[in-house]
Amino acid sequence: MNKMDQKVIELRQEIKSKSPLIHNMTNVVVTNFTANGLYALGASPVMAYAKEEVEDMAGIAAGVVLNIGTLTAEQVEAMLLAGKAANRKGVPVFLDPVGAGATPYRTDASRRLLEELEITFLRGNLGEISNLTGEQIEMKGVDSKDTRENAAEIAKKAARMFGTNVVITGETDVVTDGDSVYSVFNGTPELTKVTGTGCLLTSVLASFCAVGSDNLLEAAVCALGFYGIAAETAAGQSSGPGSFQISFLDQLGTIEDNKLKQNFRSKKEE
Ligand code: ATP
Ligand code: TZP
Ligand code: MG
Ligand code: MG
Repeated sequence: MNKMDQKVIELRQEIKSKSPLIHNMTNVVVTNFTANGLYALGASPVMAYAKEEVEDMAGIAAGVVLNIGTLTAEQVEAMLLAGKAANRKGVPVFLDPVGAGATPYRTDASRRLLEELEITFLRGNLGEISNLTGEQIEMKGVDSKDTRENAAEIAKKAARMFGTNVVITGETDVVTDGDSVYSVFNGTPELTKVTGTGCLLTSVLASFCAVGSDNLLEAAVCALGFYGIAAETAAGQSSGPGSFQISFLDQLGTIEDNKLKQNFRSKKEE
């Protein structure tokens, strides 16, 4: 068994036993799916948005997820309050820049959050992260139209530019701190047929980092491998996006250790 095979099993078990509280400020499309996915995993979700309470909620959380999928000016201000409170208390903050590059407003809001907050992980698709680094990749709403195979270089550029760890997802996922790079090969195209799979992944990433804070890059690799294997298993048991979504939620809770062991596919790049 290699190191990651063992670690994913341990971290998954620790999420179940510690049930980390994840404060999500997310979009209206994925709220219910995100909460149910976190419950299935064994984490404890809470959604809170009011500027009157977000500092208190972020301060007691094990991770704060900021997701700009259906952002408003008021929400961005509340995210800044939550993020700053989390930073003061040492609570990790995760940014999902949904649709960055689709409109200037999304790009500007994402950059502002990256500039004013200490972000532990920036997680998006290749188009979103490329646009944040100034690459001008065409977006179709919240989906990336970019298919280039340079995700690792873009991820490293973003990590250095914003001083954060970065995950770029797609057929292959990459994880970097701007220096070391890991690739994770698990997943299934079914994940792209159901909305919110990227958003839920960012909250799952927060859960793995909450229990794996001694090595955040490895915690991220474990989160991505775990998520991809749960999805592969669900795809094998379903007949379309409806049954896939339900089966995937089930697998997030029930996938067996030996499936994780046998199917985990990741690599540290030289
Ligand atoms: P969207 O593009 O729908 O906005 P997102 O960009 O936020 O979603 P994705 O990049 O689709 O997020 O990643 C969500 C999950 O889907 C990740 O676990 C990723 O590994 C997986 N994934 C995405 N595309 C593929 C693919 N072609 N094959 C296998 N897995 C995939
Ligand atoms: N529109 C605004 S937010 C959103 C849509 C469709 C959900 C995006 O979810 P994901 O996880 O990035 O596919
Ligand atoms: Mg997707
Ligand atoms: Mg997304």
